[in-house]
Amino acid sequence: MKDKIALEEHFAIDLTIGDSQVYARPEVWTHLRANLLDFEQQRLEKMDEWGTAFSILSLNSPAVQAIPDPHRALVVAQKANDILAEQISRHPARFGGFAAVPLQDPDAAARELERCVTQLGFHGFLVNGFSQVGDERTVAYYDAPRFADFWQHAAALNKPFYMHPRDPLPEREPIYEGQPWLTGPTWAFAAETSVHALRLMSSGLFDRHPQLQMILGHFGEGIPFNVWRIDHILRKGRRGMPCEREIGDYLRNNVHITTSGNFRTPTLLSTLLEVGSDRVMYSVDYPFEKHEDAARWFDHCEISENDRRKIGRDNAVRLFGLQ
Ligand code: GRE
Ligand code: ZN
Repeated sequence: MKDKIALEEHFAIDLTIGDSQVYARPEVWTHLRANLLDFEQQRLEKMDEWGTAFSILSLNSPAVQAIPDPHRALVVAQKANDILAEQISRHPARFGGFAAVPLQDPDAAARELERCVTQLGFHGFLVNGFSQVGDERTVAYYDAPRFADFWQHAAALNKPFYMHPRDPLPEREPIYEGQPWLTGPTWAFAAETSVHALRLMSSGLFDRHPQLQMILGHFGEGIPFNVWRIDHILRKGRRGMPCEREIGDYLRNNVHITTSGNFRTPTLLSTLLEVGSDRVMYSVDYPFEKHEDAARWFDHCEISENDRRKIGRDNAVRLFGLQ
């Protein structure tokens, strides 16, 4: 398929590039580093070669979320957003943008998001999981009451947000001790991100903002595979859960799911059976993943050509109001 749209495609700037080194073996770091910092060379070549017409770009993980000082977080977010805006203005038909948001200060985050959407033409925001706030050990998840006004502002802009993984803090997750191979994209990313997404859904966020749309990568971080059981258990006892509807209702009305980094037909079919073909969208997770692997799989996997068009392009055109 030639004119795909991809949504979980990352870049780094000088101030954030160091965050990604732990995820690369030394012999591939030079290459990953160059690809994260590049916009116009390999990135566009790979998009051309493997049929991605348009990529919505976002800052690498965890970047702004791992900067405890609120002012510093704001400065880095603004710099990254300005660099992204400059690249978009050079290639408006190829690149879109998700804003980096300094949620250490929810008011500043709301203002920066508004600047990115109304002045820079960004398509929403991408947040790399929880934010460290004030000091490295203090974490904030966005169902907390102090984010209520931020969500009000975000919902009013009428753009989706992407809930992207980051690793949990080692001191808070002793279960990974001694087995670092289970952290990062192997498993810890999905475990961390799925719980955060479930926190947002069960907090009633989407009752307060029924139009708000959350995007989850990696085929929904495991939630579609488990959503029947989640609601089956909660039907037997809600244990104080404040939201008005079932988790599956939010999954089918307020969540979009991408194929990023998870190029597997049985997983795609299972997700389609849970949420239908209007809420699944193609993504690569470049440069942590290869366009080649994503496209070789997606372009020929056994789904209807109608669904391939929707997933590869049309659902994103509709969700983001693209031309
Ligand atoms: C990602 O952004 O999805 C990612 C990382 C680091 C390693 C692997 C990966 O940020 O997919
Ligand atoms: Zn990613």
